[in-house]
Amino acid sequence: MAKPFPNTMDFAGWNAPSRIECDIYDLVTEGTVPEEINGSWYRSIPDPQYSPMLGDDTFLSGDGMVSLFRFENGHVDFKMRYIKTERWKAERAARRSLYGKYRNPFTDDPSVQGKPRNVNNTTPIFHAGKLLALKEDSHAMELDPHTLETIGEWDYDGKLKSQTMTAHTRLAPDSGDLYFFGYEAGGLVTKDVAFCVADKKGNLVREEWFEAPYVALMHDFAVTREHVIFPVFPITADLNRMKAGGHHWVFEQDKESFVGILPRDAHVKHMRWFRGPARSSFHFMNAYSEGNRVHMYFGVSKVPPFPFMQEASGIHLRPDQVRIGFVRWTFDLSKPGDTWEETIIGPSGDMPRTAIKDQMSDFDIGYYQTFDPNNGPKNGPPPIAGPVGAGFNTIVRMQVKTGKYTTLGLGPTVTVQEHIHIPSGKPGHEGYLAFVCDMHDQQLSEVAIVEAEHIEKGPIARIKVPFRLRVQVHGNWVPAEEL
Ligand code: V55
Ligand code: FE
Repeated sequence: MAKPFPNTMDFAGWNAPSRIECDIYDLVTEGTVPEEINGSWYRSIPDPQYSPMLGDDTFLSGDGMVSLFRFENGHVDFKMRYIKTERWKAERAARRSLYGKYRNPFTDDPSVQGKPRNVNNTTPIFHAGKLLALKEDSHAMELDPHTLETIGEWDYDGKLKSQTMTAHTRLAPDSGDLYFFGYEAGGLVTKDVAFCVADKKGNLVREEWFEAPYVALMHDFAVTREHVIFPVFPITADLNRMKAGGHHWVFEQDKESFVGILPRDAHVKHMRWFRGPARSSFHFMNAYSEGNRVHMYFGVSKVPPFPFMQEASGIHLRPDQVRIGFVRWTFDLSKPGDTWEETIIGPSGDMPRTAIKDQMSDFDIGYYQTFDPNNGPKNGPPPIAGPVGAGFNTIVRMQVKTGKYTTLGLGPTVTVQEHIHIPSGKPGHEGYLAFVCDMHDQQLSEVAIVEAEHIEKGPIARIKVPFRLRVQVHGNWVPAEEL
């Protein structure tokens, strides 16, 4: 028998593993899905096959599952498949978990010591004709974009020297080049960071290594038309702690944050480092260069939001003591200093997105998510969904230049998963946002489609899913003409 999962935040309630591989033809839909929405929405979901070997673990460790909503002529088909990694196959054969703590190979069962432990559970991207499932501790896994069957590891034909590839790549809208990086590039607990570019045909055309100021969990980065931005926040690693069976990552509140800024076409030795107080952010909305000034927009907090990381770091703060806000950081390269200017623009949040066409250049409109207590239950705690605990319940459309924003909440018992942006072919149309709604009172999911410019008007279509969809980490939209 498969052992029951623990009754903890990461494995119970909405976060209970689903382990469902399935196909559904023509999902029932209320309202109208615009016919111009034609393409594939891929979602990456950690979905552990077996109960954790050591009793408990984090959501972030789960085996990679990928789901697909295929939109065509106003109809939507659904598919969900596990990524068949070596780890998934070994655990399936053993009918139990064999791998120990989150990203700590020293805690694994002897039968899998030294074997690949990748789960590829974070982001699906489509580049140069390949669907890749990414996680920052390993190489990509390639999947068939139509069937979701696993093809195998993708390392740019053996060219990628970095042992890792971030789950947060940046696509240059003009050239189609894919910018990415890998940290712990030289192996566990190394300061090596590889900065990489793959051209639109998928050839690795650049890989340059540099050292971060310290070993850190570098989840995302940002790219402008002229610069590359590498934030380093003090979620740090220690090899002895790992060997003793401890956590890979601990947040050090007394350490400085660093931000490296590199002219985009210059060698990494030209990186200039800025420094400031300990901060945490996992996702950057966008960045652009304005002459010698580089602007980056994102939600920032004082410590990481994940309870398991706070616990490992001895951090005991209330959510309101953790958040700072949605901010702009400006780096002035014409001045000698090494600090940045911070401007608070809006309420705190995460899961920032823009239209792809707006990436890397001066922009005004972005979308992110926040927790608004006014949209939550009047009595009792907010619903739990995803790795942070309380799920976001509000979508924000932010005009970053003025700080003006509109919001959408879908009721006190509904949390929202990360939205994707779907461009429109109509001139002057801002496109659409699509996101999964977690209907906690029914234990069912539905996809909401909203007009991006008018999110406050609510869904124009609701696509019904006849069961509970676990929380995606990230998703991406691929127009049909690219598939
Ligand atoms: C994140 C997610 C991860 C991970 C590290 O959202 C950071 C942040 C889904 O896995 O391993
Ligand atoms: Fe992420």
